[in-house]
Amino acid sequence: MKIKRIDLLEIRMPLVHFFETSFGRATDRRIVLLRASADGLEGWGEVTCGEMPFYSYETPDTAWHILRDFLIPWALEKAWDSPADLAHRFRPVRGHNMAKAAMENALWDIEAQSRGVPLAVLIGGTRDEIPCGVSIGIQNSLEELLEKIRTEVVAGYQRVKVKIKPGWDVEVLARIRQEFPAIKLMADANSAYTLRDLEHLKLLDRFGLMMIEQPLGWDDMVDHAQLQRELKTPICLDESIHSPGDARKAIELGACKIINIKLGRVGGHSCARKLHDVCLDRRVPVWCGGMLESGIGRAHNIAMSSLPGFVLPGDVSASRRYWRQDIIDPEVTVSAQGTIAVPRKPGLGYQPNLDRIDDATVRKESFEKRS
Ligand code: OSB
Ligand code: MG
Repeated sequence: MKIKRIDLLEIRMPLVHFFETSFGRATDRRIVLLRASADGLEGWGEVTCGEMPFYSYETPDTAWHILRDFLIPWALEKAWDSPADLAHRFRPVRGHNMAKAAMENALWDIEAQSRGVPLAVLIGGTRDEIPCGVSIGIQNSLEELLEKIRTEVVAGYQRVKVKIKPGWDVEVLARIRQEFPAIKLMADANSAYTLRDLEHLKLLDRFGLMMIEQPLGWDDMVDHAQLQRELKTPICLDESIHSPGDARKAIELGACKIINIKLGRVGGHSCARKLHDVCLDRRVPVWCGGMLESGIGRAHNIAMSSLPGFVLPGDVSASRRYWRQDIIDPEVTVSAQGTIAVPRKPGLGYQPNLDRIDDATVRKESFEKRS
C-alpha cells in the first residue's frame, strides 16, 4: 500500500481534573495526532508524550520535528507491505519512539480497515473484553484521594493505582488499606526514589500491593534488580523498557516481575507485540499503561490490550475520566465489571469526530509525496 497524504494536527484538550505525578501536574493537554490517507482509507495515530520532557525526553515539539523532517518523508517515499516495514524503515532514528508509534499505528489502522478486520484481531488479539484499572494522581489532600478511590471502586474498576512520591507514600497507603483492605492496589513512583531509600521502600511491603511501578531511576535496571532482591512486592518497570531487548534484559537481571507496556514508549504495535511475546515466553505478566490519551490513543491501547499476555488490568479507563467530550464516537466506556468491550468493527472501531478534532486544532501541517 502507498500513503497518499499525511496530516499532523496539534490539538488542545483541557483535562476534567488535573493529573499529578512525582514529576509534576498536568491540567491541559497538547496532543499531536497523525492522520494517514491511503487507498481511500484514513488511519489515525497519537503521539503519547507529555507536554514537558519529564516522563521521557519527547515533547509535542520534538515529535513534530522528528515526524516532519524524518519519519513522514520516509513513510511517503515508497509503498509498504506491512505496517511493520515502517518500524524497520525508522530504525536509523534512535529513540523518539512516541513519534514513530504515531506514524506506524496510523498504518495499522488503515491495514485493518483494508482487510475488513478489527485492529485487535489484525495484531493477534484474542480477548473480547479487557480488564480495566484506574490510575489516580497525587491529590491536594488525602481526603480527596480517598473520595476518588471510592468513586472508582463503586464504578467497578478492577484495580486502583495511586501515584506516590517521598512524603506521599506510607501514610497514604496505610489510610487506603484501612478503608479498602481487599482491593487490588498498586503504587507508581515514576522514579521518585533511589537505593538510599531502601529501608523506607521496604515499609511498602506491608500493604499487599500487586506491584510497585518504576520506583528508581528511569534509565536504570541494575538498581531495580538490587531492590527487587530486597522487596517482597513485585516491581513493575515502565520508564526503563523501550524494546523487546530491554524486556529480556530486565527479566534476566531480575529487575522486575511485571512489565507495563505503553505503545508510544516502545514505538508502536509491531514492537509492542514482540515485547509482549518476550514476556509471554518468560511467563512475565504484562498490562497496558496509559499516557492520558485522547480517544485515538485510547482505542489503540484497547486493541493492544486484547493480546493474550495482557493478563493484568491496565491503565485503560473511560474517556469521561479525562475528557468532557472525547474526540471519538462512541467514547470509551467501562462496564460495571470494570471491563471494556473490544470493538468488532474494522480498524480502530471508534470513529474520530472530525468536527470536534477541528475545533480543538491549534496547528496543522500536511504532507504529500513530492515527485
Ligand atoms: O507513569 O503510568 C505513568 C500518566 C502520565 C505519565 C505517566 C504515567 C501516567 C499514568 C496515567 O499513570 C495513566 C492513564 O492514562 O490513565
Ligand atoms: Mg508509570
